[in-house]
Amino acid sequence: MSVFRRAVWPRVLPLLLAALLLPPASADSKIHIEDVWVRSLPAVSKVNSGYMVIHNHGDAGDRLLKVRSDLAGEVEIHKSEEVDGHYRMQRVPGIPLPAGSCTTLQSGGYHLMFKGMTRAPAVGERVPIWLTFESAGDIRVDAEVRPVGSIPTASAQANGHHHRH
Ligand SMILES: [Cu+2]
Repeated sequence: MSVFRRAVWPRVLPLLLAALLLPPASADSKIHIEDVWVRSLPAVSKVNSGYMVIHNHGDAGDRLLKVRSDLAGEVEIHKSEEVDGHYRMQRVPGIPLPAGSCTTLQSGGYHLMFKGMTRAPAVGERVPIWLTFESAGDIRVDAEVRPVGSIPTASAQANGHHHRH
């Protein structure tokens, strides 16, 4: 035992500590995503939208390029813009994520559009979504399914902006 201790622990301990201190899986990425959600829309609805907050803690810009989910045949990236007092929504090729930025996907701005919904997600369910970034690669997030009437609130982010990571 004492031989084991002397011989092995000095070598194993630093590795154990390193493993404990290492952040979880997707963490070598500078991209952090939180507050991901969709609405629990009935099956008759063929479209749904998705919201989240994307932080880029890196020193370089990145870009969200592609999104997919089993929930829909296709997930498009959209942007709503006010044009002559009217909100117009259009598909965009991606979302630029400047270095050190925090981007909120919400109504009236960037958001995800699920097209060809395969089923009605239930409130409380967590729906996996895969995001493809230009630099960070693929990152999986779980969207929380909220009641139909849920409204994206930018205020929660703007006022209580917190970095939990
Ligand atoms: Cu849209």
